[in-house]
Amino acid sequence: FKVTLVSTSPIDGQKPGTSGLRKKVKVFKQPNYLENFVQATFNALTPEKVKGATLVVSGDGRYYSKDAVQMISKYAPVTYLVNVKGFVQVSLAKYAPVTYLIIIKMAAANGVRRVWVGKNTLMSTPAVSAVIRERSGADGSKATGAFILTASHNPGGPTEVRSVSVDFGIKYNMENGGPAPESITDKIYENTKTIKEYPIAEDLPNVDISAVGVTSFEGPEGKFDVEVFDSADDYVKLMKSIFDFESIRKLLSSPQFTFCYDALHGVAGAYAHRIFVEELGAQESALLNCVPKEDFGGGHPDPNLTYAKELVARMGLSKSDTGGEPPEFGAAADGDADRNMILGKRFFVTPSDSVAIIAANAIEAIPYFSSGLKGVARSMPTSAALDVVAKSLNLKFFEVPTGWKFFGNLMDAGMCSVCGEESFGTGSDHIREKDGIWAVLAWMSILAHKNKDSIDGDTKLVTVEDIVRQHWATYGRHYYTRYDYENVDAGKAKELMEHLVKLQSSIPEVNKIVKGIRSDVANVSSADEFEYKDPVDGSISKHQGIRYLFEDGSRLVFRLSGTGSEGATIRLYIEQYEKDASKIGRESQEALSPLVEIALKLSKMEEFTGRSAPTVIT
Ligand code: VG1
Ligand code: CO
Repeated sequence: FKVTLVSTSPIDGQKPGTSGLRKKVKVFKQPNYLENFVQATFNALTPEKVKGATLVVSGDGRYYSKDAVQMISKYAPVTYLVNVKGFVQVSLAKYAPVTYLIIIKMAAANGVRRVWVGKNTLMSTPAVSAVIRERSGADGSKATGAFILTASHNPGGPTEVRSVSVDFGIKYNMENGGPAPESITDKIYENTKTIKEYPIAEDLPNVDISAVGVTSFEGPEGKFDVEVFDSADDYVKLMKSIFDFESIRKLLSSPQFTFCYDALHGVAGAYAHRIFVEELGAQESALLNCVPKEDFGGGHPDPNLTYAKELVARMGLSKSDTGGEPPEFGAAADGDADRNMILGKRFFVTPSDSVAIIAANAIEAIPYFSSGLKGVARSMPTSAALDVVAKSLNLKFFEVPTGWKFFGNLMDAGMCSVCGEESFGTGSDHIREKDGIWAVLAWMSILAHKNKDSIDGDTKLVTVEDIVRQHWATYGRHYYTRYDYENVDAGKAKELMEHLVKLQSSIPEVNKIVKGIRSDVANVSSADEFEYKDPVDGSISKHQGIRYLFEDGSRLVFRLSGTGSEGATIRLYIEQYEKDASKIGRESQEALSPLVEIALKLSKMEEFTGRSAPTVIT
């Protein structure tokens, strides 16, 4: 192939957010939009991470990863694939998707030695992280980075339906398998503001990405390989090295234990059949929406009580109950399979409780942790349920800003084993991303452990709900809820945040307002804007959310989202700690209603946003 230099000019707004660059599909379709960002990334890396390097390029398979326009001819033969359920599916995957193709052609032109692509371009975010860390090529090569093509839980597809934004996204992960740190993402952004040209190997032939194998090319600087492989192999191997699959298999074979997994048509579907059905013996009927689709079946691939409607109904948690007896255990994933929602029969486990419960049981229930936990960590807005476990087990504990990149440094330094976020993200130091399927296997391991004596007999099953209630009885309960106000006018959202910061200058004044709203809540003891100093590299991250901390441990946190593609999203996190065993069984919205009222009035939410209710409550 030949290398050509294409001249370009900077495009506004290419600043990576909480997790990469996420924009509407139509924004990404602008000429040079993707190319500029990719080159800005190459230019932000040290030369040895580009020249001669091995890079992973894959993602959740959302629309614009592929582009039918690239079809060579409508008479060209289609490829037949056998999908995860064993049905034959007609696919156009033979024609390399345009986004991948652009990145592959730019990688070749930048002197990259080889690119690893997931079969049919699919690779979950946790699988990418695992592949960077674990996989060796036939010649012993190791990957030093990855372009992950995903907008995660944001909807996808060619066109907006009922004015729901459809998004595309791209992020870069580093040699440790984790998201690029702020020092790199800042550099990428700076580069996007000055970019003048990028090299590309225009004439590089398409590679059949539906077939596993290596294709080699010769370029001006030598050889360039594209290797297509099935990342499920590497991922399954890693999961088997962490969990006791035999005991989970036994749990799943018990007639008392029933299970349902909803991939929301995201990339988790490419792993779910293999792991839950083939390896662990779950029924085929346990899988919902497990065929990855480029528009996620028109849904919102976000595993929460609002968007995972089918699963929620099956689990007996919605008004439109499906009728039959719900399964004992249910779980869902987001588009790129790094998030998880854990449900019991007619029971919701908050993600903040989930990570605390995993940490409390990891040593006994999960072989990978049998020699102990190095430490635990949570993001700032996540409830303090994990803090209580850390204290009681005498574990190192860290509170980091929102976004997975902050956990990686702690893990690389051997300071953290288990971590989580309130936003349905849970994970461990087996990789450097949150991991949706890992979380499900962690819960299955805990269930298997708690039921190990009774599984063959007639003793009543210890359920998800039993485990959570037992946890609350031991550690106390953190009532928790999050209100999201999506697509708010960006200027108004900023004003609301400024108003909250200004208020913080006088705590007595804040308390006067609070007491004027309700007299039955504790005093506010302090308030600040969260700032984080990384204990490993000393880097400082400012403006990470506004906190109001109450004397009884209650908290109100306000943040602006960094993953949206339209307007601003205000997130309000509300938390209250209850130690009294007689008061831990309340309905959480009811228990939190005094604090909710205070949060809404203190922030003048309706006044600033014009919204009388949030878009989503979790
Ligand atoms: C959200 C979540 C955050 C998570 C991030 C990426 O960010 O709140 O906890 O790490 O999404 O998750 P924000 O800035 O919108 O609040 V994913 O699964 O979308 O990569
Ligand atoms: Co995600």
